[in-house]
Amino acid sequence: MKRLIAACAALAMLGACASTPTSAPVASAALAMPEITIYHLENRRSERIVWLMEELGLPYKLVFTRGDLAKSMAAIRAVNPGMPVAPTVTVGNEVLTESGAIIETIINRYAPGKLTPPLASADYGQHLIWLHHAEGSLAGRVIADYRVWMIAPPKERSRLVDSEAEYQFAEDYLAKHPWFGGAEFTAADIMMVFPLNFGMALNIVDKTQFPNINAWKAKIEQRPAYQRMLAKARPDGMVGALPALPKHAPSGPRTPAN
Ligand SMILES: N[C@@H](CCC(=O)N[C@@H](CS)C(=O)NCC(=O)O)C(=O)O
Repeated sequence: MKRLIAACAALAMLGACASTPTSAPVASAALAMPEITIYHLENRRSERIVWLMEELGLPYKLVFTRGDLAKSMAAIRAVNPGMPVAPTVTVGNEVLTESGAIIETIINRYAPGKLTPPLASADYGQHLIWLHHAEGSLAGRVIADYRVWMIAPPKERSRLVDSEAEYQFAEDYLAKHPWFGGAEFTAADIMMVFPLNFGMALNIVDKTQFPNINAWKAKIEQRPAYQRMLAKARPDGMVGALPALPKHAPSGPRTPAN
């Protein structure tokens, strides 16, 4: 029996013992929140954190210089010289980067369980996939296509998973689910907006091909918290928008790379 208990304790440390909780990514009660400051660049990924705080109804300080990306970036550089990117967020004395990590930190500490499906639901895993997919896969591929095709307009599609394949993956998911969070709007939806807007606005994909994504975007734009984010974080509309691609790769079936 003693041996069983010891084995169970060892397994529990790895999250594998059935008699103990297998995973506890959220605190059961909200922690006291120190001052949160969002260092922002207009029309960039830091909008995600402003929008998150508006959805959660939590207070925050927003730092940027209206219409001046260089000055806004100087403020970011001052607090985060090693990795000056937006969002940079200070939580008390901590300096945080990576929008997904910032969102998970804020929710798990200060709004446990909010904008997150129940842990035991089938939506939970899907929600986490999209929350990470947004930067881990989608943004990287969309931006890679943009950079390459700005230099050399494409004659054919990449044999690797490219931006169009990424959009189709998201389109197919939204055919069966109202939100990237599954049945309900979650933080995964907050993460997905930036890269999906980027690809459509800059002609990296043909936006008319993705009706489900367009319908989801229209629902997002109706959300009061999204509108409050726009009023506070993008008061002058698009600032420093990048030029759209003159041409994206022709659509059609891709030859598998291997
Ligand atoms: N994966 C990071 C990306 C951060 C990032 O690259 N942000 C852009 C703005 S959207 C930036 O600050 N770029 C500045 C630069 O590359 O010099 C995140 O999700 O926070």
